[in-house]
Amino acid sequence: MKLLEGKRGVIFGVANDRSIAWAIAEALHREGAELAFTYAGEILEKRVRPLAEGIGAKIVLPCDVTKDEEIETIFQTLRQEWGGLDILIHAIAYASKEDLSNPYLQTSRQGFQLALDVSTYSLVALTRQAASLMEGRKGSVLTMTYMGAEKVIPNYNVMGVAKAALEASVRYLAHDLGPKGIRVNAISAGPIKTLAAAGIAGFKEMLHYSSERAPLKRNVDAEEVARTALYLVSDMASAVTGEVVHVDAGYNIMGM
Ligand code: NAD
Ligand code: 0WE
Repeated sequence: MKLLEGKRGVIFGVANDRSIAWAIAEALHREGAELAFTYAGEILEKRVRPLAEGIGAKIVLPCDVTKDEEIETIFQTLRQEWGGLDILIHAIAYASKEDLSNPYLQTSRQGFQLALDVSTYSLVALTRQAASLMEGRKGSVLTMTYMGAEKVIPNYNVMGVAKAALEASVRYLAHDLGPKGIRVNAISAGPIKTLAAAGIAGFKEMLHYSSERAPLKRNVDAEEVARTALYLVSDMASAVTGEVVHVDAGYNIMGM
């Protein structure tokens, strides 16, 4: 018996086949889940639609998470088509390029608001909508975070602050939704070369640095993140909520 037979999930954050969200989608599909996908704008539709349809997805819709109307449309459609929901995957982050290279000290009000709107508030907005579709279904919400929330990673800057607020949001949402049997968790992944990482100066050097220092002496891949995601959204993790699980080859435990 597959782990997610009869379960329905919606995935936010696929940009291409290297996206962590896509690896998670493949793992959930393999275990029998029926999935819906959203994409952020027309350019990404060309990438996301073929991937989604390739695993039998019937619902593939645009959603810029800074737009309340677009979020509403997604969940209205899921209510009409499915009548309920079991799984929400949130794998979205954005900060302006200059805010990931200038000193954090220079972050503008606008840059701060953009990063926290897209990367943090979106989890609250999506989870509120999802929860109303999860009534009586032991739902599960999963988001993606990074160690830059806990410790200073040079240049991660406002994204680190957004991820710190995201991790705190996981705990507050877990508290709000626990009584309804809905679980909320995060995976803190080690660095992986995705589209979001491709734009970062010196990313290759970061991969080398972390692989040398991590206890497992290597980096992680999206498939390894996806297997932990599968565990967290499945009944295997029925008593796990409000948690941040590190999938980073052990990097975060090191002090020297
Ligand atoms: P990715 O570029 O494949 O995914 C990021 C996604 O965010 C894209 O699909 C993009 O369309 C989406 N997005 C950005 N702005 C949006 C908006 N306004 N509305 C809707 N969607 C929007 O990169 P990824 O590495 O797979 O990132 C997924 C998540 O994993 C992010 O939260 C990221 O912070 C986190 N993460 C990544 C790494 C890494 O090293 N790659 C490590 C730890 C955590
Ligand atoms: O969360 C992330 C990256 C998220 C991200 C990436 C970009 C690149 C392009 C958010 N916004 C943007 N905006 C852009 O214009 N990661 C965990 C990957 C990452 O990003 C870093 C890292 C790591 C690791 C930035 C600086 C230092 C380390």
